[in-house]
Amino acid sequence: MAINENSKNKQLDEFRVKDQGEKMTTNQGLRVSEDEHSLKAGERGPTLMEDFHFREKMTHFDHERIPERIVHARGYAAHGYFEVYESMKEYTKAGFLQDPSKKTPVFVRYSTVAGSRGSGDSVRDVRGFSTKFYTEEGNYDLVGNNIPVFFIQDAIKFPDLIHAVKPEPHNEMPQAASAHDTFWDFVANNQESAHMVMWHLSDRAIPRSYRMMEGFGVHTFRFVNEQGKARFVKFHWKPVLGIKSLVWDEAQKIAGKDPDFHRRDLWEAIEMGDYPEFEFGVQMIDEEDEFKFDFDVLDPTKVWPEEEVPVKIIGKMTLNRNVDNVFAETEQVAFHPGHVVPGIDFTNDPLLQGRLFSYTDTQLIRLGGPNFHELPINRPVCPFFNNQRDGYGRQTINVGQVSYHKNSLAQNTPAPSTEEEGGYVHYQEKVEGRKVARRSDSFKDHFSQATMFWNSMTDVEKEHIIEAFSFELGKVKSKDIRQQVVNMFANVNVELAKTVAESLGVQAPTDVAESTVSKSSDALSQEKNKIKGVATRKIAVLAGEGFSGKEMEKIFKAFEKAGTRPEVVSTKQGMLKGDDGAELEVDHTFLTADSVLFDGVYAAGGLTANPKAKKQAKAFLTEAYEHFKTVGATDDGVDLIADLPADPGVVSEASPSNDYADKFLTALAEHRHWSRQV
Ligand code: HDD
Repeated sequence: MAINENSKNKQLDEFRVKDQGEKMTTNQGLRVSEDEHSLKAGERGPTLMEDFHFREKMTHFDHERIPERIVHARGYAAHGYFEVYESMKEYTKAGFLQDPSKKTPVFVRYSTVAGSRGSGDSVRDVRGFSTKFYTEEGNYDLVGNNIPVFFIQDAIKFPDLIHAVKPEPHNEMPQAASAHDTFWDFVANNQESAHMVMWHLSDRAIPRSYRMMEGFGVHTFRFVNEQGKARFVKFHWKPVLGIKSLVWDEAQKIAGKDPDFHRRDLWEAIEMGDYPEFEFGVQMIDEEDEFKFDFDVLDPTKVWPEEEVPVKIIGKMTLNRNVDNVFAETEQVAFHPGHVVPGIDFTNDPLLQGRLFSYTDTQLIRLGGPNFHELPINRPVCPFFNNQRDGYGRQTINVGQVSYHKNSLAQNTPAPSTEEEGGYVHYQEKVEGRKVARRSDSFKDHFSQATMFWNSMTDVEKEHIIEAFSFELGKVKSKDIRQQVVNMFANVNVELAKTVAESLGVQAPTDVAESTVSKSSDALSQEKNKIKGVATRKIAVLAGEGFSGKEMEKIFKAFEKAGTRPEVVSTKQGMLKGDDGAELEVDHTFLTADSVLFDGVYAAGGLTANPKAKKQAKAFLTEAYEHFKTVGATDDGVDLIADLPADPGVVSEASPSNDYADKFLTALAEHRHWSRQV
């Protein structure tokens, strides 16, 4: 059957209900005559049980909540499509990776891990990056994160990891944060977490936008081609806008100013037609080369350095449609790393193996029974038939007498398919061994890649990691745990451990030898791979009455032409009048907007005459400067940034030159100006 980019949308349309303009009814379809007063025995009397409308309305309301996800509870999603650039036939028989003219619908959910459903978006955390491909051969789910490695090597430790990072059970604090005793106690006692902790304390854990972070399948999977030849494979998503992060002070403030920062960013980008795009890449290792590396390819705490195993870019995903209803789609979507298609298979990575159990199990409690695949968002767009029946909420009406296999009454249908007909046949990996509850020795090097990560960072990135350690451990009350963690990270880098020890007031580690790992990988550093660009970035344009109309028109137009999203901030809502009578609509006031919500700030004139406005605008610009952002000013706006030290990110011109906007945009394209970091 042929599937195109609209197939899922078309399928969802059968379930969409538009009730605007309609008469209200009960769930039984009976028209309702009264929805404000319950039925009573006398105007001041008790409510009567027979008021079925009241009972139905109240009962439904009482049952509206379902358990939030045990992890990744806070998330946001969008629809889109995926296209492959070239046929991957040589490597995999997966149908959606064969034909560049084909578009496969996708649904992508981004998330934080630790926080509850109502927590803030900008917290320090790993971000989930789950993609459901609705393919002709069934749903394929790539349930990944924005960090390519994981905290643990064996799924049996997952409940321990999550118990440690979630709010502490005796007082349920802190929310959506790893900066507390139990998390760091876990780290110190489970040293396999070292590599992931380095990523978690890097800028990766405070992304600027879901649209500006990488995604990784993390595990090693298998590609299998038509000839049955298999290769190990790791999956990557690379954001077309580049990888961009917030700074920590800003991230914490955003959590208060706009806890919905990332979901708003995604929603607005799609509404405005700035469709997020991610290129899809694969790293492949031939099975014969399994043991040629200085890491075990099955170990999920290891990356495959891109310099050793290049990422082949094979396709692109575009997100172009917001959901209609967050509960129905984003909340009820059920991902599972075990949802695969022919041509994609598993490996013996012990973390992956455990995940294959956990995801269906969690949906059973979360979505209330075994029929969650029938929820509109979870339905494959290809037909599906089997002998499973009944259960809570079953919607399909399976017609006929037969619900078992094998049978003769229905000519032995639904019948399994041969491999040639598209039947999924598990890769016939040869396995032998004794039953042992142990881990392979090849999984025991916990520090080499953590050191490689550290070696690969720029000085600015290293500084951010040191600050993150100092913040996180600074929130840990137990001195003993602080000390244990510092000692542990001396195995990664002694200088790092010493610097953190000093800031924490604990002993610098003494008897640890400097790591002998000198390897680095530029691909791990987001600064070294910076993509400069201004498209979709938000600029706050600060203006007041009497701004220069002529300049404003020119500069505003240039900002828009470059693809940025300028928004006007002033002292009051409504229209501002320029010196030439030009009108400008205000989007936000200093009360409703904040410097931390923008990528750059430009002060046009009109705000210096009023002392309160001047103070507010100055604070707005100064904070942007302190967060390393581009700030600029023209006309009397230059007074507002006169105290800021000059650098390439301060674009100040009292009488703006013709190319003022270009200069501002060039500075904005840098994202942040790290020369300010002391
Ligand atoms: Fe998981 C959800 C990603 C290890 C058990 N996981 C979940 C989600 C993402 C990941 C993105 C949210 C899905 C959504 O948006 O609905 N998980 C990962 C990655 C892992 C990982 C990249 C390591 C490489 N997870 C992992 C392990 C286990 C789980 C080892 C348990 C054995 N994960 C779950 C879960 C969740 C989940 C409890 C909660 C909600 C859900 O599944 O649907 O089953």
